[in-house]
Amino acid sequence: MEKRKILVTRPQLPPLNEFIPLLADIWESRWLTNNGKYHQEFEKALAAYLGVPYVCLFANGTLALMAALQCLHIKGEVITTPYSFVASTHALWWNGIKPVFVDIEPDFCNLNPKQIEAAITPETTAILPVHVYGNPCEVEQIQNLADIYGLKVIYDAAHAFGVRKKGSSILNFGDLSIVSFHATKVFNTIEGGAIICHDKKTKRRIDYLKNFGIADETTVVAPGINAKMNELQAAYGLLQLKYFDTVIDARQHITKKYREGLKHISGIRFLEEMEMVDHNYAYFPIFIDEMEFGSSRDDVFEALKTQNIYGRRYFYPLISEFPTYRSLPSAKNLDIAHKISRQVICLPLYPDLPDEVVDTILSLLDDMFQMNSKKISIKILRQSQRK
Ligand code: T4K
Repeated sequence: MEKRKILVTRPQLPPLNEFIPLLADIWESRWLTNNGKYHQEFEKALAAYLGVPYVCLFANGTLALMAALQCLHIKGEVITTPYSFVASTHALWWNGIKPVFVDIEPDFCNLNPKQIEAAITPETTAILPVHVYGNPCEVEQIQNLADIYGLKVIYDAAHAFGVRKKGSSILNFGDLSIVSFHATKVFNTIEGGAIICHDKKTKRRIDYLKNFGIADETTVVAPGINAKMNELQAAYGLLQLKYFDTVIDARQHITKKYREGLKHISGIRFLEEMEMVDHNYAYFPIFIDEMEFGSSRDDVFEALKTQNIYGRRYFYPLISEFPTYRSLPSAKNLDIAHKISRQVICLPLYPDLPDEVVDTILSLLDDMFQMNSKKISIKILRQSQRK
């Protein structure tokens, strides 16, 4: 039998026997979408679980992001990060907004708040930061700048489901936050997403926007879109929520194992815990310094493949390097993001990833490190003998 490929992630599914009665109920009711009972129940359950005021469910995170920009009438220029999944910037483009890229900070790979001010012009209307890998941005500094310049803040929190800072959901920051429930995320509804908002009126407007702008049978209040989550996904999501805490525990266990195994390898950096943050352990990126480690990121990527292990270079290339965006003036001088995107590999991380696979990955990296160290020592010895 062919050995199963180890991919960067493997979706977590709820127990099938618990899902079947919910499917039977949906079959019986013939209510499949458009704000059905599971949709309503799931929104309430999510708000309670996350500790946020209002949740508006969506068909996916990208449509949620596009609708969030519509909801706040964002136009002109928006400051954002080049170090993210393309959807962050595509949502701006689809709204006719000009993305303005600002470099990231090296510690957690989030938008550098110190460089935002220099990028503000009279056309700037908002900031769109991303909590990359689920690690919170400098939310206070970003809000402070937004307040001074009268800008809106929309967080792309696609990776940050369940993350808390000082005990409060990270989704409570900014004017709006969006999350993704895609199959590859810590919490999935197969496809899916949500906007988190602070008040009832905003929720009502978002709910119109995701349903063609329909307010009632004869009233259309905005050029909305169809971005609704269906009943099957909402029921599935309700079950997923029951198991989410155990998912986080399992992810934390793997993260600790990786950190422990990598800490003695020079040339490989990984992200540490942040102070006063409850993490969701969404990704485990490592950053390879070729000079120090002796092999490049791509050497490691290929070496893993020989063991049937498939990491992912999230996020390489940068969004600002893709054809749609590379001619923008702000696509230049993004030195930190450029460097990090060439060093990164996300290692496999999902709740049922066997410990033995983590051990295989760690010993492969350790072997490469030992071999490179020997080569470097021989090179130094030869150089000194030649002198
Ligand atoms: N903002 C940010 C910051 C995001 O990261 C994303 C999505 C969004 C916005 C937009 O949210 P959504 O509209 O997607 O809700 C994946 C996901 O498709 C994407 O949702 C995610 N970010 C991005 C970071 O990763 P790809 O192109 O890497 O997907 P793919 O198909 O190569 O899958 C990744 C790995 O997962 C593969 O090794 C295969 C494995 N996999 C995938 C699926 C779909 C499975 O084992 N089972 C599966 O069902 O983008």
